[in-house]
Amino acid sequence: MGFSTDAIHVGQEPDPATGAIIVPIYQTSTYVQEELGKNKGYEYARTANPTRSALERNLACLENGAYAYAFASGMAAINVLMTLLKAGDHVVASQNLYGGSFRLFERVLKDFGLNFSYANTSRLDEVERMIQPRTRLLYVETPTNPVMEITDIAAAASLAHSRGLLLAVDNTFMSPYFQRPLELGADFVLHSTTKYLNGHSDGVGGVIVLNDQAIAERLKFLQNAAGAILGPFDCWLILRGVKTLAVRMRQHDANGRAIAQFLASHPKVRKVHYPGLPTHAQHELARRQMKGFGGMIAFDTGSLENAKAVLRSVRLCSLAESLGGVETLISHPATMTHASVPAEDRERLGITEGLVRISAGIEDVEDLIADLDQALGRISS
Ligand code: P1T
Repeated sequence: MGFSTDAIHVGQEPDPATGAIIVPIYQTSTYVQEELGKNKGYEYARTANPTRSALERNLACLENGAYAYAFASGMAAINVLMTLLKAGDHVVASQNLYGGSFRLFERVLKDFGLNFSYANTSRLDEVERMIQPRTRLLYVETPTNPVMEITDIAAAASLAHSRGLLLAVDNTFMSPYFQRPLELGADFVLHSTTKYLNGHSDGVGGVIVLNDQAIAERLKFLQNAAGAILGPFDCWLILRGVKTLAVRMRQHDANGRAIAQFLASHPKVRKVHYPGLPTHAQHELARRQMKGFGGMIAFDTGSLENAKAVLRSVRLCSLAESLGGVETLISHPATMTHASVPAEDRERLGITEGLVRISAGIEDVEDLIADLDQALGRISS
């Protein structure tokens, strides 16, 4: 079936008890057993919940994977992925990651004996040079948050597999509508479902999707053993959000392209990071690998002063962390999402003090452009 048909139907058969067309929110912690050792497939809600099972079946299908596991947040999903590894293991990760992922690696997991190196993963020769005897995982965000660097997923998978590594791709920025990493050879795809999958800025969550049965069994074990599961109401919100993922993503993409073009031609804007612009260093790869360019744009205003002027002046765009909701959000990566990245690394990665990030929503794009135009007009220099 097509993407939208799957999004609306997979995992969501009418409720067998009542015929309800929408999967109920099974707000329960436990399930009554008929007798010792006899139950209806559910024993305790950390281990399994029917609303969560429906979501996991749905998201596995949309990413064209066999198994999905939902977690309490994107960070909880990434954390569980890393607990597949053992002390002494080494990970090569994209040098530009969501600041929270970098913080988890550097300030939590290092203390448990995992080692991390950071490469420009759009340059696979750089990745290859960092592989060590104990390297187990290549961890890639593509496009990266916030400077929108693209990694060639198929080439990264070939390199990883030729060296005995697994490849994980954080697909949060594209959603499965625009990019399906498992089809390109990745072993794991991760999402902060908080973003496009939920789509309405009203719930935090995460998911891991994969094909390998043995690793899936271990992940299911870890989901239950470590316990950072997604609650039934949040699962239900994502199921509801995903039904409109395709139409929302088409509009995010259309608005993203129009805003990026507007910014690229604006005299107060120094640089625009958007894979849909022909000036983007990996524009051709983006066209090949993704079915759209999405709604995430970063642009450089030249200074902290200028960024502040824009962020202070916007009226329709909301100054907030997060992304992927129907409303347009605008943020300052250096002091918000990427504050935990050391200042010298930020500068080197292009996360300058003047960088502003936009998550284009699905409002009327003329209104968004008019808002940005008047805000950019407040820059004095
Ligand atoms: O916020 P949470 O659901 O825990 O997801 C973390 C996460 C993981 N991966 C990527 C690519 C992300 O962008 C995020 C969260 N990002 C933001 C909150 C943000 O504003 O960029």
